[in-house]
Amino acid sequence: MKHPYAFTLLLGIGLLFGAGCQSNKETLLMGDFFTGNLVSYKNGKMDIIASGFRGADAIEQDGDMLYVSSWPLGKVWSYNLATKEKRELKGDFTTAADFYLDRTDKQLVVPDMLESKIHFLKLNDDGTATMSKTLDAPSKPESVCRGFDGKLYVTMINGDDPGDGGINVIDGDEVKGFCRGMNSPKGIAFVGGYLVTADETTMWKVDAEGNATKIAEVADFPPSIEFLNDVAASKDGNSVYVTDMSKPSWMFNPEGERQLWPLDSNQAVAPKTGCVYKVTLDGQVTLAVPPGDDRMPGPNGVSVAP
Ligand SMILES: [Ca+2]
Repeated sequence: MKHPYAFTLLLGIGLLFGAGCQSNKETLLMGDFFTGNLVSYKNGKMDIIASGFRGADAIEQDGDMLYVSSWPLGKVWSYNLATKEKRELKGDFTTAADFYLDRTDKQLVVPDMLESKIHFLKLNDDGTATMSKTLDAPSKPESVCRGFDGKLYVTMINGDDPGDGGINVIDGDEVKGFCRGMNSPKGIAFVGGYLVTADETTMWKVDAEGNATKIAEVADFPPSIEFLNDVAASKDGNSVYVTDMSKPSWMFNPEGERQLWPLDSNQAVAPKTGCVYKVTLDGQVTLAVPPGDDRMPGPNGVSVAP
């Protein structure tokens, strides 16, 4: 190298980049709630996998199959990455939220948030799906994951009172309270021996006894955060990815019921602040997928590709 300071300059740029936007060894999959794009992101590069999944909430991959839910449309789809075939597995939920892909029992565990139900949707070998069970889940279940003792844990938004939200556990056919003290918890993942959930602008970790600890609060994030939503465990075993939908009200026609503005609408103006953060169990926050890309103005679902 001709100039020694050129190396120092490059090193400096590298450190700056590293501090602001952590480069990703994992491939992230995101469902964009407004556009309905399914996108992948790796090493700073975003690609559209498929489109037409408006209101996308959960997104999970198993082999060639992607599974996607839509909260406002109440649908669950499969999408075959090899054949590009899209199939509606179930179309008559009210609000299909952030389901859990149960690879062991080959089923999707789907919270219908506004119905306060949890549905078990068996994935058949022929590519169809069959409802096998429905449980009452008071009230407003949002997201499911497998946690302590192999049991399924569900975030509960509950009402509007501060602290009335929390996590329930599915024990047999009962959905029992596990912990409270959260406001409106959404995504949940099990990582490093903790359940981790996103609650408005707070990230919590919860131990096996149900003790909840804040790992990151609003001041730990950039000022734009407003609506942390889906959570996915990193393969590093020590952190999660969390989407920030930022200010999602721009997406909805206020005169409709869960009605997204048309894609070409002039009323829907994205603030271009939706993005994905990585948060470690000890609360270090880094930007994983930066905001500002028109292909993903309103990220909701996130998962790590297998
Ligand atoms: Ca609540």
